[in-house]
Amino acid sequence: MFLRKSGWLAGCLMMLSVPALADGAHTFAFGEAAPATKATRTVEVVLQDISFAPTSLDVKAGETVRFVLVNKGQLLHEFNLGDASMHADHQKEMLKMQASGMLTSTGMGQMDHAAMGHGDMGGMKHDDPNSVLVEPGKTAQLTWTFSKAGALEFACNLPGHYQAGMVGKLTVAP
Ligand SMILES: [Cu+2]
Repeated sequence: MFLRKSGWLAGCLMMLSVPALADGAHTFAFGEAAPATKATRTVEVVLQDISFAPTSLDVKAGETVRFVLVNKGQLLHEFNLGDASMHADHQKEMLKMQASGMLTSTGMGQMDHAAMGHGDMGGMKHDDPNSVLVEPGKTAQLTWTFSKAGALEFACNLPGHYQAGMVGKLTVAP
């Protein structure tokens, strides 16, 4: 009885952990999110007010990297993989999320469930597979398989942070 129940629970938890991979809403030319267990390398990045350490990252095409993101600042920060135009687009979304109270400068704001049910909040959710938000003092992870060589950026798109220098070069070697 106990064994059957815990097996069922484990199955549910596994299903909960992969929906971002299963939904085809986002696809990326430079790779895809992967489960942490597939990572061949772990890279720690410290998020501060307002910068990254290290300031640049080097990976190889075909590599699956688990990024461990440690926020040592007092502010909410993001770790987002993309190119400059993707970051510019995401900054507009973040601005909207902040304006709506979904995000504050230190954390994720209270969602208004009543408003969510009425459509105008529809689709406004920070669930991009190439991005993770890290609250002050917290650690988060993002695992990514880099499919091809290229020049990318890792960035924080919270309003003003990218412009203040919270962006680094991410070089994907062939
Ligand atoms: Cu930031």
